[in-house]
Amino acid sequence: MTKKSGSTELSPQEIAIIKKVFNRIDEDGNGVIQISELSKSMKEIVPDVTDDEVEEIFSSTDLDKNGTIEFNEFLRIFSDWMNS
Ligand SMILES: [Ca+2]
Ligand SMILES: [Ca+2]
Repeated sequence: MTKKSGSTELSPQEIAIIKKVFNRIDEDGNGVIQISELSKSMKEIVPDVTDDEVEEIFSSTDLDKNGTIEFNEFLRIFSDWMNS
C-alpha cells in the first residue's frame, strides 16, 4: 500500500470504503447523516458514549453548520484523520 505524504487525496478505494460507512450510518437513506443516526451508530460502537460527546463530534463534523452531515463533510473528516 502506497502512502502519499503531504497529500489530502484519498484513493478511489478509500473513498468507496468511506461511502459504505456513510451509507450504513445514513439509515433512512436520505443522503445525509442526522444527529440521531450518528448517535445510534456511535452507541453501537461505543456503548457508553454520552449525548454531549455525540453532539460535539456531530458539530465538529458538520462544517457548514446546516444540521446534517453531507458526504463531503464526512469525507473531509476521514482525510483529516488519515493525514494527522
Ligand atoms: Ca439520513
Ligand atoms: Ca453540513
